[in-house]
Amino acid sequence: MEQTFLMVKPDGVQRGLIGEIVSRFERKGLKLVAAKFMRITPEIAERHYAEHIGKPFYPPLVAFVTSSPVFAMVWQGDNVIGLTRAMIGKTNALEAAPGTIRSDYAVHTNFNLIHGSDSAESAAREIGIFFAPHELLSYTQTMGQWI
Ligand code: RTP
Ligand code: MG
Repeated sequence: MEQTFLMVKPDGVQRGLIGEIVSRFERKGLKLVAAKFMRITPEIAERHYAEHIGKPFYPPLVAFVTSSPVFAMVWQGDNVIGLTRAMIGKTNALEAAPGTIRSDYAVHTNFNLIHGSDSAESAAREIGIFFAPHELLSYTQTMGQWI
């Protein structure tokens, strides 16, 4: 069973889209195991986006994700990393498939509403940045037998 790190970025929080975005993952049947409404510090931003340090979009990216609170989450399910990346859509809203979150709500690459881990390694690393082990809750999801 996979886990992934998903985060509604400051634009999604400011636009009042937390509920809409979380609702999509709930309706898909995925299991929420952790959530936190928090402010990203520059130190957390640097760890989270370490792979992008040095790229031209890195300074504005850090300024953006630290500008306002985010809604950080861990979701669990079979193939949850690939499924949620597909539901989120491509980085650039112009290339995101219709019906994806970024296609439906985002306009710019820089303000694309949500982050999703892109691999099992990224998920483990990112979950460790944002959550302590005891914050990942273990419980029985009663609809799980149908999904
Ligand atoms: P994320 O990590 O936020 O889920 O997005 P992603 O995998 O689709 O995209 P990634 O390549 O990891 O880039 C991280 C974020 O940096 C901004 N970006 N801007 N101007 C650009 O060319 C550019 N490329 C990336 C986006 O906000 C992207 O989500
Ligand atoms: Mg990424």
